[in-house]
Amino acid sequence: MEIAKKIMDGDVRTASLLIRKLEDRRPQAKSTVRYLYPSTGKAHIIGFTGAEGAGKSTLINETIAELRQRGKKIGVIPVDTSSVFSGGALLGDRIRMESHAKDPAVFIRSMASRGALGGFCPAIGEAIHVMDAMGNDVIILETVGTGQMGTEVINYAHTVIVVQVPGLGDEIQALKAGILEIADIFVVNRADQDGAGKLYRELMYMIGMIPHYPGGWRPPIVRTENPFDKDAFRRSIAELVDLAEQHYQNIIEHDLLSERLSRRVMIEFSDAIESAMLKPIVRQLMESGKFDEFVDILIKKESDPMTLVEEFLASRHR
Ligand SMILES: Nc1nc2c(ncn2[C@@H]2O[C@H](COP(=O)(O)OP(=O)(O)O)[C@@H](O)[C@H]2O)c(=O)[nH]1
Ligand SMILES: [Mg+2]
Repeated sequence: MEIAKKIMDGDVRTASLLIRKLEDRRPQAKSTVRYLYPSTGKAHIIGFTGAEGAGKSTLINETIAELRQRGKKIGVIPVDTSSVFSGGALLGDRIRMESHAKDPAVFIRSMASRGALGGFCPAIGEAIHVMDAMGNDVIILETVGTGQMGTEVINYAHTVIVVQVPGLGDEIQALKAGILEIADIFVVNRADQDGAGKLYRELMYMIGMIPHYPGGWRPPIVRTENPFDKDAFRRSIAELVDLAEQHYQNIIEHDLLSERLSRRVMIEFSDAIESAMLKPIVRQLMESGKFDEFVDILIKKESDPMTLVEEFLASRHR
């Protein structure tokens, strides 16, 4: 498989093209991923999650610089939860990560969190495989940590970094999204601002409430400095990267990697089942003209989607 080979040699152009085809759900692109699959599983996947404007892209930009210093090859996927088609959008993220745009060892590709038909975009998982097979040492995911999408994307990460900032309401933002359970490392960003100390103490308290952590890993909190104070910012990011590497070692040593991966594999497997089962049904609906008929019924509120589907499935088996 020519395309797969090029990707395993680290060809960025071929990889970009394949990812675009995966977004379009081209069957051929999906079968290329089959060839890549055996070469995956080597990269350390780090997820950054937190509220919009919490400073994730700024932190990631500096994290990339730190990882480059350590000789790593990096893939970055900023996940856009706001639109269906990213079309390589996320202008702000682009600008903030621009310093790495020309570095051949950094591959940045933004993606929309929702697929064309709604629901979690399966191409994200596949794009991670592509970046992994390319030989990237680290793959960074950026996602807005609210709603189901944010948490679903994070199932792909080995190390989850939850970014918190002071001043976004009194209660800790993590609680709202139920994100505390998935955090491996906390970042209190904008440590220069009012309320950062309070936020830090609240997090410490909450982390302390949980008596046992898998592998004995108690999520540490990194206070990241103001990015405009370059040296201090760099030092706090070096600390963050050290911790991320330690966390990865910890889950490997305690054999927790497979547990993490099982969530991801489950998603991929159910996605495969879904698309395999769905395809013939959708085709039948389209070809018989029933699809339009059903849409009409739904608009007139003469039935509801679940009932229609169940009736249709029952009629198929008759
Ligand atoms: N004062 C201050 N501003 C920051 C800090 N980190 C990021 N910013 C600014 O906050 C804005 C949003 O940052 P961004 O990294 O895009 O956040 P994201 O939405 O979480 O990716 C940008 O204008 C940054 O320059 C910080 O630690 N202190
Ligand atoms: Mg961002």
